[in-house]
Amino acid sequence: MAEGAATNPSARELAILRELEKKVLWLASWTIHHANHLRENIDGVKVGGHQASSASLATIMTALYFDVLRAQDRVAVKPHASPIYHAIQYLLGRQSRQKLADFRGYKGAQSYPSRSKDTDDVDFSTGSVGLGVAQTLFSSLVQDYVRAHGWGLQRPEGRMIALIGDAELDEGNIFEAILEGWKQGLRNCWWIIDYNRQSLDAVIREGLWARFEALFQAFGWDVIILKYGALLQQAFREPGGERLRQWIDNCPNQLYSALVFQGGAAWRRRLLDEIGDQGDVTRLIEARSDDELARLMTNLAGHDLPSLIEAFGKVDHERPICFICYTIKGFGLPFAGHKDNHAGLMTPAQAESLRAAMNIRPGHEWDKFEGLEIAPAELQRFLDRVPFAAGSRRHHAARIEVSADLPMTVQAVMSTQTGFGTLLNELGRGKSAIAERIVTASPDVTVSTNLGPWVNRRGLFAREALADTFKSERIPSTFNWDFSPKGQHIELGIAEMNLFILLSALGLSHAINGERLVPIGTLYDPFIQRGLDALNYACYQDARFILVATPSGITLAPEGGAHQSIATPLIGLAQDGLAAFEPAFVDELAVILAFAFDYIQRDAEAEASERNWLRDETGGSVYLRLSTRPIEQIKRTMTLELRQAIVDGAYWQRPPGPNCQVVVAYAGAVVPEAIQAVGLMAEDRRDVGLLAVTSADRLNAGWTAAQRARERGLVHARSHIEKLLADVPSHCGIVSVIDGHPATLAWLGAVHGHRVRGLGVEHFGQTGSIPELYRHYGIDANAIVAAAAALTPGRPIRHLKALP
Ligand SMILES: Cc1ncc(C[n+]2csc(CCOP(=O)(O)OP(=O)(O)O)c2C)c(N)n1
Ligand SMILES: [Mg+2]
Repeated sequence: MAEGAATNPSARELAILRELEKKVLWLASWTIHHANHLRENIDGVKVGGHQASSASLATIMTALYFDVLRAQDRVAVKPHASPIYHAIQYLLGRQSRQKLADFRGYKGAQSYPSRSKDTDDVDFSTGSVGLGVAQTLFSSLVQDYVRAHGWGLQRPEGRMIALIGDAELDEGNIFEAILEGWKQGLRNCWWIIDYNRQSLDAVIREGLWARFEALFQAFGWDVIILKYGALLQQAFREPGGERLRQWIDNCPNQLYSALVFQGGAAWRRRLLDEIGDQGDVTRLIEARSDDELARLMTNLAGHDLPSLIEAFGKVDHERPICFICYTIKGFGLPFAGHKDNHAGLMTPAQAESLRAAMNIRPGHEWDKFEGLEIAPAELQRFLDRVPFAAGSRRHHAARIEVSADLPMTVQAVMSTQTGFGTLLNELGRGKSAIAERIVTASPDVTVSTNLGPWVNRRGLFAREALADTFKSERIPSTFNWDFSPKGQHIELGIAEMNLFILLSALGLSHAINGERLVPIGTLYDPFIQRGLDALNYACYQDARFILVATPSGITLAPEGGAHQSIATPLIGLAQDGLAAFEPAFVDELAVILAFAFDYIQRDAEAEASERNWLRDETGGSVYLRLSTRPIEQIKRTMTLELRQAIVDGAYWQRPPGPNCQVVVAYAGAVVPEAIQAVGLMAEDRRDVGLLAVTSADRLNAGWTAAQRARERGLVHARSHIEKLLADVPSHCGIVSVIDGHPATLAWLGAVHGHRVRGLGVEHFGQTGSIPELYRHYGIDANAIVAAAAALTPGRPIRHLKALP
């Protein structure tokens, strides 16, 4: 089991924890109230803040952060409990008062906990519900991967913990993750469900807990249901108590919530109406005042510190655990239990009465110990010793040296996908430091994305070795499917969401485990869209990985529309944190991959560099859009200059002459058509230029940044694409072509005001051969020539055939 398990707190410590629980609820509530009512409201937009959702987790998070957790544990907090998280960090001295006061404001604490934007040690970002949950599961697997390879063993093993809203479990990616976790032998993972029986809109279905229980148990998880607090348990032991328990167990969620909202008198009326004629239970009810009755009936385990601490502290194994904790949404606040409370905010009058109840003097709202009964010095002493906050929790790992030259033999005709397989095969054969840290992953498309040769050399990862029976039975097979703890490929089921969340976890290993990994994930390009939110999530929390999407576009001709991607180049262009490349030739791919190995390890704070106006020092993740189309390779020497241009995003394959009338700008697998079109036009248009675009994304980003720099006074700022197009005469037209959406390159005309015609694919593909489909969608040589003829004045281009 994870080291450093909790011991039960003493009575005094429990008293302190109770004070802290109160303080956390107050600070979170005040933070939200302040953001909504007291900060100058600039634009009339309601700030919000999830007061009720936060209150629901106040007790559980107090128990965890101030008692149960250890520094090595990592937590994904339900997005709408952000104020509670920040309040806890404030008490631990890791969040500033200013940022709390500016919650949801410019440079203030973030609305949803953010690894990259918050400064108070958020382990995992959350926001899009479900993703942070799965992130904890994959982070457990990554921890196992790192340790199985003999790294980071000097550090204690941590538990990966998710605090989950009950409605959050509607998200399908959670179930995909549970299945994958079962396959991979998940350990050290706790999921704590905030079972408040409310979602955003309303009260959830009856009996959901029983589905959760069966489901988690089916996948090998322990399920611990924490339903009643100590007060209720005590009442159940009184005469009539059993009858009360039955009533609660049978009470519909909606009615329970309504009674919570209505309070003690309503509880009394309803209980006496329904079970009050049975002697003992009447006495049990009547022995309590309205307030006491309300306290009793809302004493669910999720708001009972001792029950929570005991349950969490008792765990003495590493099996995954799902805790179902009964809670009340808005507990301790005026709108507790109301079905409309998701966006509920306290009125100024309600905030005043909460202030009075908490003994907070006006002007002392942010004071850490204001209104508490225990002396500040004792509370501070306790906080100083909180195990979770002991030591630094964000690790660093040294950068691994990368050679700029990745060895490989380029064949005369080759696709970029084959090139990728060959490059990895060569890396797998060698003993470089980078190869040791590469971990590949693929959602059941390892072989078809050309990772097979690498996997043959490096093996599949599993904590328990598992031999390939085909091999032991001597049945010939191209692929060696041996699993071992030293393997370097993680084979996933088909769910693409899981691939991206695994990449997110692998790509944070340097910070979480202090051990650098170089993750490479492969999948089919169109299925990026299947996992797009998870990809965005991984980028948002600055995980570092290389995504190799192969094959792509209608170039994958016989596969038809269901497997051909159109929009992915635009995703590459627009996705923050992801540098997208679409090389045409394998030597370009080799340069880009070597760059990527280095780029994903960079983490300096940096302004845009004046060379290419990209923020290259900050690094990021990389997306390679590759193709299965065999392309005749060019024999050339890779000069330093060419290498740099490939990385910056474009180079002249044929520079335009001084009288140039047309430039063809291409990206990726359509290069033969672009070259052919230039040849066909040569006699009728002068000095035609051929621009090879390796990264529309980086070209575009550099151009935007340079413009911004000029607008701010740096008059000499010039981006790579501005320099490349500087000498192209203004009357010249640009025909751009890509096997993807034409908007990817169509902006090139705006750089220096050239007219542009963007060719590409806009409509779902179909089956056929490459020539048939290129002709149909208008990205063949003839379509390029036709576009050039229409764009530029001059005599008819004689090789142009009539278009269908
Ligand atoms: C993917 C996604 N869809 C929708 C939302 C909007 N949203 C935020 S919270 C929420 C309901 C949450 O209910 P639950 O998980 O039970 O948490 P509670 O508010 O009860 O604490 C929804 C729909 C979101 N954040 N992410
Ligand atoms: Mg809920």
